[in-house]
Amino acid sequence: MKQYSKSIKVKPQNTIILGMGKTGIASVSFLVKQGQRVIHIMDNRPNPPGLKVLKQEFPNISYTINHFDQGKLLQADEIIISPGLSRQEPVIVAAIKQGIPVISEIELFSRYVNAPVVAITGSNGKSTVTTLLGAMAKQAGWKTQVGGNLGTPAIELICTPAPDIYILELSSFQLESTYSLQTKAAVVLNISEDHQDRYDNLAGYITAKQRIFNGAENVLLNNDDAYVLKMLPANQPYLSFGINTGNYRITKHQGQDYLSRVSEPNILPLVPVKSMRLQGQIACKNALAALALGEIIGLPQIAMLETLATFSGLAHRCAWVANYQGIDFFNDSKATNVGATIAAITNLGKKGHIIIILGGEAKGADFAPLAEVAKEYCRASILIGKDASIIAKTLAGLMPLYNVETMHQAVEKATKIAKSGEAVLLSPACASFDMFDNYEHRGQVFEKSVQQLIEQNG
Ligand code: UMA
Ligand code: ADP
Repeated sequence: MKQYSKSIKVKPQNTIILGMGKTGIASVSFLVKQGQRVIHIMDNRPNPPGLKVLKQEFPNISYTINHFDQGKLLQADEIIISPGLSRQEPVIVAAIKQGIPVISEIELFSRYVNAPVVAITGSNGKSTVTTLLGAMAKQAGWKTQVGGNLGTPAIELICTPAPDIYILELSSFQLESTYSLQTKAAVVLNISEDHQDRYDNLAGYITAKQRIFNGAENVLLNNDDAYVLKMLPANQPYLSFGINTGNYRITKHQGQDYLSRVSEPNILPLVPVKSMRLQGQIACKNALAALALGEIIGLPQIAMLETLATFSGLAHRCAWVANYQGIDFFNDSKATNVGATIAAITNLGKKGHIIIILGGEAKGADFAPLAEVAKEYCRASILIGKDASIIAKTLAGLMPLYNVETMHQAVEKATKIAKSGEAVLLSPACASFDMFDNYEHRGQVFEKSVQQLIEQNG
């Protein structure tokens, strides 16, 4: 049995933290509690979100805002870098060149972790699978800590007495600077192009994600994803999931589709797909992944199946909002990349009957794969945001396109065009920051606009 204990070899004397967001403040707070010396925190934004808390709760810690002080940074003997900052920042390049370790808050977590960890990454479905597995573990009565990229910084989850399990969603940004995380189970759910404004190419993004398998006791692979299949470390035992292949897959049993455990030639049907609260292919993929991870960590099957019957998904992920005059409205604001939007469109399955709202910050994405799917499923597109013209170029000639300025106008236009039996889907394939605080804000504005239109029109 692996011993989970503090594994710090050398305590750095002078730690500098980069970024005053959630990660930076959580790292300061944790290190201060540990009695470790934080000499400085920096953020190059004029008014970073954590500044107020820093001043109130840690008045003795010096800070720099509005720029990075390279001279100061080079005095550190360790730097904790927030995920929103690239390792290509010139000051960080200078620090690395000088031999100063630059680590993520996840690396810090891995030094103090005191229980088994499940680590979940992928381009899409991370938050859903992390939350679902967390719900399964809680249903089984396990003391469970859930967080990471999902929202609560991992370092904030560390607690004594130790929980039974830590379940972490990890982003490529976090994995880039993580070196010694040991996990009971690790998965890359899927790969589709994202964050191409941060990486030189898709290979760079994949390399960052693949780091999740370093130090994994058990690996879970997506049998339907060619990129993921190539990531398997040599001689590594693994489980797999997929729609029609893999250890967890869908099989027919007594005329019905079942989520099943397959260990060739044995097939064990676990639960009818129909009995899950969430329906559709996305829900099945995420359920199969969670079941496989649950098996690896030893969750009782009954608790997992009970959870699938009640788990209603997360807000802003293909969430049904309303039916108005026979038109269904769906909020998939969390679809911030092309892969997520393609999944949402095909998940709805209404060929030729979707009015889609797209646009925002494209992050350097290639929209050609979206065009392929959209021309089959979408009858019209409403375009919003900074990079609407990039999407317009790719979709030109495939369907009617309408440019609008606000989300309210987008909903208004979509409602005018849509016919009974059709769906209006907000699944922007872009980040939201050009028009909104974040994807939640974008989804809320969408839902509010839908409700207002319904009220106005009776
Ligand atoms: N920033 C600066 N200058 C700085 C520091 C940050 O301009 O000095 C900018 C970043 O470029 C970024 C923003 O500030 O746009 C926030 O960056 P941050 O690293 O301070 O973010 P945190 O508040 O610490 O939140 C981070 C994750 N954010 C990012 O990776 C951008 C959160 O994931 C995560 O929930 C949180 O840590 C706890 O682990 C959010 C996210 O968008 C949801 N993640 C990306 C995604 O899911 O696609 C990876
Ligand atoms: P992430 O945390 O990776 O962004 P989420 O669970 O928040 O993933 O889902 C984000 C979006 O990705 C959803 O809005 C949905 O459109 C899509 N999605 C969810 N699960 C999957 C999946 N398994 N495969 C492909 N797309 C998915």
